Amino acid sequence: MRISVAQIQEANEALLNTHRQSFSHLAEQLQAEGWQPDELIRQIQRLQIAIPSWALGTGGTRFGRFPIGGEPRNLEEKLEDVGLLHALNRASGAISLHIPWDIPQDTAHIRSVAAELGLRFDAVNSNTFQDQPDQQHSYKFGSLCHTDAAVRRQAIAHNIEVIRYGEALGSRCLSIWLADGSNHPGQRNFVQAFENTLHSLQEIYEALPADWWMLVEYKPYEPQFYATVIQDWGTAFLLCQKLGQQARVLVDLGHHLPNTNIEQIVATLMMEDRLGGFHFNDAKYGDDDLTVGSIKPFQLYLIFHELVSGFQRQGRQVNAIAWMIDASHNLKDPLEDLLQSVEAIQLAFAQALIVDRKALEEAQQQNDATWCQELIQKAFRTDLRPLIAEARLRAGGALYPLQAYRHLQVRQQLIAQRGRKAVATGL
Ligand SMILES: [Mn+2]
Repeated sequence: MRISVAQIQEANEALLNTHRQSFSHLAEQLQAEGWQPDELIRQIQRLQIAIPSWALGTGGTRFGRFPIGGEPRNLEEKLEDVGLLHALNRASGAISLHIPWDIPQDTAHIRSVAAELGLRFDAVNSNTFQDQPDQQHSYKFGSLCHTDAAVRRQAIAHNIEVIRYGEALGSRCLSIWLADGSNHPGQRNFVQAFENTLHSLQEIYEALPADWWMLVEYKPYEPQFYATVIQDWGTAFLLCQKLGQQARVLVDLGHHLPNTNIEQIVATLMMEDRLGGFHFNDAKYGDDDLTVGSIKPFQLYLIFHELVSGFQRQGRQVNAIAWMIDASHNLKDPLEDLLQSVEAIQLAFAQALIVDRKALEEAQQQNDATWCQELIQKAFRTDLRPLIAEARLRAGGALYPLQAYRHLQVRQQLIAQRGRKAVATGL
């Protein structure tokens, strides 16, 4: 299924007058504060969020899964789904694949389908947290950290194979998340596990093309509940330092213990030029994989404040790192959830763009805590939704993607085409 320009225009029709009014009001207000709406819009349009191929179907919990119907049955249909999102919001122009769930059989064909939909391939993800039916050694007791060199060799070879797939698709980074760890005190030698992991990563690093990044993701617990080998940003950072300049830390918002100051981690990683990418989601208790911005929108904004400050300090564009969503949708239509998630990211980014950083720096130097808070909260409390809508409109997207999605009855059509029982490959 494809959404045409005419369909989007038709969906926009009824909203256009109200939008024009609210946008012109906002634009005036922003101009009065010294911002250029056109420039803000260009920056918003540049931010493209990669959709993970594993988030297009319904997720589940260990208790059950309730498929929604019409889920993509293969890689081509996954691309098609991301194409639908991108047609609506013009901000989801990339897909992040997971190997072996999405092995491209015919790379040239897959590349041309993606190009036709205006999509590029973001990070490719390896998987050594499950056993595949045809694999020789089990990852039950770890992969890159394993005590047995034969298991480590198998996991290294898999990661190199993922790089090769990524090269064939035009991807530029390999993303590694390890489930390696232990469930019981004393089960594993921490130092040996770290060293094995480092040496395995070094071999994978050697196989990286010169213009690639290796993204190293951390997570405090789950599926191992006593110790995880790469448990926090410090461990990931240490590995990256030992590996080389192409290794960078990937921050998954759900991979922190409650109340961790993630924005401070982001600032430190940017200071050291080791921030590689993001997995956006939101969380109430643990790695909940909830809709981005649905629980802690203020934290998301504070993270973007550090990101924008860091990019401005370094004179870089926002597309300098990998922006991805990592979520799991148990109740909602996954495509609707992804539209909401992308919009939440765009809003937090736009709010961070209108922080008066010069005034903030002065207030910080004066230790004027009250005024610092005023400046930070002023941007957060400005309703920039008309600005995001205008950015979409100018790029040919829908003024209100979620409403257009429902109006065009996308899910009903996908169910009609693919069947009520179609279930996406993945977890
Ligand atoms: Mn993740």
